[in-house]
Amino acid sequence: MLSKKVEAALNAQIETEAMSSQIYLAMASWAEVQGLGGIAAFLYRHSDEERVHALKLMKFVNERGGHAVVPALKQPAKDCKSIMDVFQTIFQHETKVTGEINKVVDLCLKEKDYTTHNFMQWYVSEQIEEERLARTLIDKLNLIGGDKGGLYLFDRDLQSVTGTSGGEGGGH
Ligand code: OFO
Repeated sequence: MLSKKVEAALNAQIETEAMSSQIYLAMASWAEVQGLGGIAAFLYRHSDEERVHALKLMKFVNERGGHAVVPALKQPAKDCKSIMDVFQTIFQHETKVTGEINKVVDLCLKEKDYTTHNFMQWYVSEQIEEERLARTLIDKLNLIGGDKGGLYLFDRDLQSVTGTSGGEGGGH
């Protein structure tokens, strides 16, 4: 059985993951409108992955005797300044999410809820991968600079880059 505090923290995390899904979805739509089909495909996939992160938490909360609440969400930014802006925003966002996950992990220890602590380890590993992926893509964009050919290849490559937890194998 979840304590009320842990249940509230997990519900807050459900909201964070659902909001992440919305943010990636808005960015995907922006990229698609810019004609960046590969980047858009990557972001659409990532949006789906974030929804799965939220769902996984919802199932866990309900299985452990809590009540997972579907949150109301704010509208994410409609436009992005540049492709670099997209990936920098993602990196900052994921760093923030990592901080929130660490707080949940911390609370689990304080509440001596080792089951939820164990469950949350999947999110801890996932965040390492998400931050790493965002950093790698920012490094690539820095290398490309203003080179149009480089951007073309970057967009093409992202068409097939799987996210961190989605697709077979994940881990990319
Ligand atoms: Fe759910 O990992 Fe990003 O936010």
